[in-house]
Amino acid sequence: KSCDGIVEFKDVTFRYEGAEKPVLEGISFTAKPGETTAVIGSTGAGKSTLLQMIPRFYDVESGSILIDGVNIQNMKQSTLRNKIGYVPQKAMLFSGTIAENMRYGKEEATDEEIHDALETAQASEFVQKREQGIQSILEQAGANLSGGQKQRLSIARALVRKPQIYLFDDSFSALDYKTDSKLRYALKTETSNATIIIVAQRVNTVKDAEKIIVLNEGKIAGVGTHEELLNNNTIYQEIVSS
Ligand code: DGT
Repeated sequence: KSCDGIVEFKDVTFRYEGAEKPVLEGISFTAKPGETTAVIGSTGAGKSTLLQMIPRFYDVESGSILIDGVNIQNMKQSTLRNKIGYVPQKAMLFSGTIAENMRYGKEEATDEEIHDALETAQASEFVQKREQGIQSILEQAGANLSGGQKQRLSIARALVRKPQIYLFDDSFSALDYKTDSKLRYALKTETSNATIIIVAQRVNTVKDAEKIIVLNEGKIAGVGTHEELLNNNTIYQEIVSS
């Protein structure tokens, strides 16, 4: 099938323009549909960069990135963007209603689709508390929202589009552990066959993932489940105990 959403990195190296050292070096892994692949590592390890290579914000220096066996460099940009729901580290909300913000990327979304997405993103409750519900106005950049509320709206917006591949860049960092866990569980249930790639700094966010990749100074320092890495990966052990 051509529409599965298998993401494959093959020996990917990338360096920012003018930089002496590559920020990613020899990265190989596969992220599969129906699974969560998490990338954990300290600040500056290259996690955001790795994620941003998938929608081609940057192109590889060597190696390749494939989606369902096709090199993303040979894909039409619109085809690639349609497959991907990218949730950036900083939520990009604009002045307008919540509904308008949710329809950014899928203008024809129905109110029901918006409500479903908000539900999955654990955002229904605080949206419904507002008198106007999804018709409530967000101030510029969501100034009248908490960091965690912004993250949840940003996640809901991606859900409205129903992409095959979700990319979350530290999108759970402002949530308390319980909401973080609940949201990821709902996400998994509601998007059963999607490919989910999560970048995070804290263990709580990655521990349920089918595959955890430990990124250290631009290189893969280990791959496994939470239990496996706890047993055999010193860098992961350090992150857990820090
Ligand atoms: P985080 O977000 O603090 O958890 O860190 P990571 O792991 O997401 O790291 P990342 O990919 O943001 O940055 C990795 C390295 O690349 C770090 O040394 C900063 C550098 N870097 C990031 N963005 C740029 C850029 O636009 N230009 C240049 N020259 N370097 C960048």
